[in-house]
Amino acid sequence: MAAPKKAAAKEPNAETDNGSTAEFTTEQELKALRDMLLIRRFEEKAGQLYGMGAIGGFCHLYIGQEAVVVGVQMAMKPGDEVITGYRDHGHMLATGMDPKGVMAELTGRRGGYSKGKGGSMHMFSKEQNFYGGHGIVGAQVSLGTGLAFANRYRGNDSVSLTYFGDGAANQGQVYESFNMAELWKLPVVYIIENNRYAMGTAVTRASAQQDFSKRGVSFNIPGEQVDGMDVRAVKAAADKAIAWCRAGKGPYILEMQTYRYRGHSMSDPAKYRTREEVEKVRHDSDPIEQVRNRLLAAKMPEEDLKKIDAEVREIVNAAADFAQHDPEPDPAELYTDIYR
Ligand SMILES: Cc1ncc(C[n+]2csc(CCOP(=O)(O)OP(=O)(O)O)c2C)c(N)n1
Ligand SMILES: [Mg+2]
Repeated sequence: MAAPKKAAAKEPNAETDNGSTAEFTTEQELKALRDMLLIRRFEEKAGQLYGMGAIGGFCHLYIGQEAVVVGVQMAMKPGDEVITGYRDHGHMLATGMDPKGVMAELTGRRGGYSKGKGGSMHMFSKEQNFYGGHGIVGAQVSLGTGLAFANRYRGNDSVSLTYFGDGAANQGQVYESFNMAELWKLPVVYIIENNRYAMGTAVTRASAQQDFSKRGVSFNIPGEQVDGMDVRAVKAAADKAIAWCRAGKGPYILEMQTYRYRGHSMSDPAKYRTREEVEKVRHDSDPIEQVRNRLLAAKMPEEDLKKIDAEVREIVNAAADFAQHDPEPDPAELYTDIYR
């Protein structure tokens, strides 16, 4: 395996840096594998619990997109903030939020992050700097820009990682946010998770400009397209974008080219695409398989990788167990923690 590249100690330059796929050390590969597996197994379990009726309401799974949050998280430092939409379980786990608390929120139990009163789309963690969890498409983009404004105002060097989808990228408030972010040089990385669909509508049917890295051109915001299925490419691009923001150069756009294997939500039979299309992506570019294959090629024993999977499954099973046995919220909590 090639020696890890040292981070270049030079000023980031959006015009000349090409976001090459930096090699990972074995340690980084293993961390990426474990973190992506945690999200995959968690989401599989959430899907099962939903099928059993233990989870109700909306539930949007992140399966297939794991390399995006895991790669970006590897480039962040404590103090940086994350905000996203409703497909948010992976983002929460990547920030280090407790799988038990996330799963218990899905099942509406007391030990959930919102005491069982919020559900899938309404979870937050001040400790892990996770700001939700937003059901209104695009709403998190202006909020994420506000987080960046606060960082600028307070004079700290934290960066806001603001995630949204290809569909959300067509929302008006996104461009109002872009304008202010560049005008005031706010430290925000806009991460557009282009998973090719917005509910049942393909990007090709909904977007006039399908190169989302160019969506900031009229505001002078640099951007680039990233292979969002390769965790190394994600990490390298995030390193560059975050360095840009921390250096006070303003916002940066990363279009993560990714794919969701499941339907839009648990109630979507996904009839707008073929089974073959999904299978092809899974077969050719699954983010977890890519890391596994590289580790196996580097002579890592398969047993070691199986052990990691078993450990992750244990964590997820414990979370599911907790989420099914923890009591429901006390009815006396009905009117607490709400805006009146
Ligand atoms: C303002 C608003 N309009 C419409 C909806 C309904 N809606 C929920 S998700 C969604 C699609 C968004 O797709 P995308 O941004 O690509 O994210 P993805 O689901 O693919 O992660 C729509 C239209 C909504 N929740 N909010
Ligand atoms: Mg989408």
